[in-house]
Amino acid sequence: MSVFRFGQHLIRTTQIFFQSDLSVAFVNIKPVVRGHVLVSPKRLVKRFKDLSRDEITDLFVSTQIIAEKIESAYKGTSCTIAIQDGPDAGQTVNHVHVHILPRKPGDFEENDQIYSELNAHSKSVALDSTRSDRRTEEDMGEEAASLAKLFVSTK
Ligand code: AMW
Repeated sequence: MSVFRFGQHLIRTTQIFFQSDLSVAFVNIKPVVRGHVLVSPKRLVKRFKDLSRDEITDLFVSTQIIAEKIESAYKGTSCTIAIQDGPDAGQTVNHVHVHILPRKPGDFEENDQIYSELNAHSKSVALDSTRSDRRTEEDMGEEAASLAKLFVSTK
């Protein structure tokens, strides 16, 4: 895969750390917590209801494999796994994606605060055209390269 078209965005290969037959995982340009990554179907599908059964299976098996590795790589004790499916659920990128966020005890004052943070951060990424608080390609490339070592490629 050269570049991955993620809705309106282009994801460079250097951001990608995992690929299966039908899914791809990449590091986040503006993570809510360290290790916040995204898993998407390769096909540009806007809503969860539009995925085929094969894509759902591949997406969730990939999510399970990745979440386990990410939790341990970032020394988490749990994971928040979330899909914002549709604009009124906070989806800002028109391409299905699963958020994986490693969690630690006391990482937020209120446990479910992560959902408001997730919602606020997605909106700010969508609105911020200056890219001022986004990560550099180099920074994302380093994280993806180190995560890629955790996975035996199936693709
Ligand atoms: W959604 O609000 O659609 O549930 O989440 C969109 C996610 O995509 C956010 O976590 C946001 O930081 C991330 N994102 C947006 N553009 C890029 C990009 N170019 N590279 C990596 N992640 C991105």
